[in-house]
Amino acid sequence: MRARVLEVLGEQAWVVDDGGQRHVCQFRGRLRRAVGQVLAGDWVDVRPAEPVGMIEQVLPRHNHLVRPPLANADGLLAVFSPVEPPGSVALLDRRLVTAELMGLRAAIVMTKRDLWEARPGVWERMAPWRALYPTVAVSTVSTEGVDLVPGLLGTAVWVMAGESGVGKTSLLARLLPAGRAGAVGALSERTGRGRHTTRTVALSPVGKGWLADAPGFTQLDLPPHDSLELRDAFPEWRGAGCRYADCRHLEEPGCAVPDLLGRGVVSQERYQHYRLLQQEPPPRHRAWG
Ligand SMILES: Nc1nc2c(ncn2[C@@H]2O[C@H](COP(=O)(O)OP(=O)(O)OP(=O)(O)O)[C@@H](O)[C@H]2O)c(=O)[nH]1
Ligand SMILES: [Mg+2]
Ligand SMILES: [Zn+2]
Repeated sequence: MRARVLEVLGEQAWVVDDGGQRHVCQFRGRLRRAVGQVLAGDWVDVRPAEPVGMIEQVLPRHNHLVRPPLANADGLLAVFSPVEPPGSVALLDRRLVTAELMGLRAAIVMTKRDLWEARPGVWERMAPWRALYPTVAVSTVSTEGVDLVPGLLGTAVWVMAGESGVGKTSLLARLLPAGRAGAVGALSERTGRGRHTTRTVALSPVGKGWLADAPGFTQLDLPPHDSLELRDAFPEWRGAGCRYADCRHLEEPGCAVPDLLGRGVVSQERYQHYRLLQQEPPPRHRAWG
């Protein structure tokens, strides 16, 4: 039977089958030996049994994140708080570029709407990002905008990414039906380990899709890439029509990007972030696989 892994905890995992039924499973022989053989998000072959089934094998992955450990993500939900504390748009761009380099869809959630809704300019300031990526504004206090998130996710598997304290966990709690918040974490109770001492990643059902919370990482390495792949991670100048096909938009003759900047089609801020990313040495740690 085919199933998707929702959470791995020690030597057991919660999986959900195509009919939506959840099962606790153990791992077959060699899968048990190496940590990280089975990840949340994996598709697996399961032999169902009561009370504990058996994961026979892991099906091929289409991608694999190292931090958080998650397989087969479709999208990255960049969670950004404009206030208290104000988020960094440079870090936001790093996350969006990471999504582009990995072939993930990307969308933006602006959090703490109750704190900035009445302030002029906050929503407007994000216009360059809103033009490129689907964006919703939410408050987990008033719950405004939270109902837009399931539609944003569709039927895909998304991982949240954003600095510590932006409101990722609060948002997920608002998205889960009352009483369901602990449904996945129930495995921890079963194995006798405290939920707060574990550092696992879990897929939670949101609408027709899936959403994974993740701890905020301040330092975020980009996936391996070359300079043209980095150039193409900025959708705003795809097909810009520069003289040379390998133009990196770094002052080459016949580059079309200065004109796009001059006309405000490309944001100065995003372009500056792009230039800084092009100057960065290659990543030292593999955060994304
Ligand atoms: N006013 C307001 N506060 C919020 C909102 N969402 C979250 N907060 C507060 O922001 C703080 C951090 O929220 P968390 O959900 O824990 O943030 P996180 O992104 O999960 O942080 P890490 O797990 O450390 O990465 C908490 O004190 C929340 O109460 C919101 O919509 N409005
Ligand atoms: Mg959190
Ligand atoms: Zn160019």
